[in-house]
Amino acid sequence: MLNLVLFGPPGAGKGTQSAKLIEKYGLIHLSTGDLLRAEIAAGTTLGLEAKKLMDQGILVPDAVVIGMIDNKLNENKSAAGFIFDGFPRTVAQAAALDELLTQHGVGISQMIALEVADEELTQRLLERGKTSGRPDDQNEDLIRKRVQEYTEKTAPVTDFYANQGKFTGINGVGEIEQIFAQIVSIIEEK
Ligand code: B4P
Repeated sequence: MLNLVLFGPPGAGKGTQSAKLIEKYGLIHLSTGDLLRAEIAAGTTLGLEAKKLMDQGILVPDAVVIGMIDNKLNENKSAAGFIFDGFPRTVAQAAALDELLTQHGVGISQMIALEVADEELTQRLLERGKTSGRPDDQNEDLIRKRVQEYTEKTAPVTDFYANQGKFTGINGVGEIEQIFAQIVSIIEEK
């Protein structure tokens, strides 16, 4: 079973590369950002609470996203594997994911981190904001807040996987196809 964590700051290309990996390997895509936006669109209590935080560029509480992932793992017990996109975003989420996967008798195969400088992230997200309709992509201060949240709360997750010998960092700047080819070669190597 192939279980990948695709990691990186907001706008690093996680969603973009996930779509290509799903096509190639037939994995189930678990994007906590997408799951939260679906809750918002459905007008659930969870979605309304999450929206208040997401609109400020702040992370949603760990228990909320861990609960969503738990549900999805239970719904997809016969999957060939999963791509975790935008999750885990804190060390507590990483530890919870390990526990959940252990309950299913599996574990994370590899964590691949896309490395992109802050300036490039801001440009990409502002560009996406012109068409995405995402409120968190349309304001430079908000993007800065998201990157700050990443630096403070999410970046330490790399040590969690490095300590397990599962961390690989790659340059996330360049042609989308070239970055994809690098990810595929890491997967095939492992
Ligand atoms: P997410 O939806 O995960 O948003 P994101 O970090 O912006 O990543 P995304 O995958 O969408 O962008 P991508 O890099 O592919 O999270 C949104 C919010 O939800 C968070 O701020 C938080 O509040 C909340 N949340 C989500 N998960 C959470 C969790 N686990 N815990 C707590 N809170 C959580 O792409 C960006 C752009 O770059 C695209 O337009 C793309 O076309 C472009 N791009 C990609 N690759 C490129 C390349 N190589 N060159 C040029 N452009 C490229």
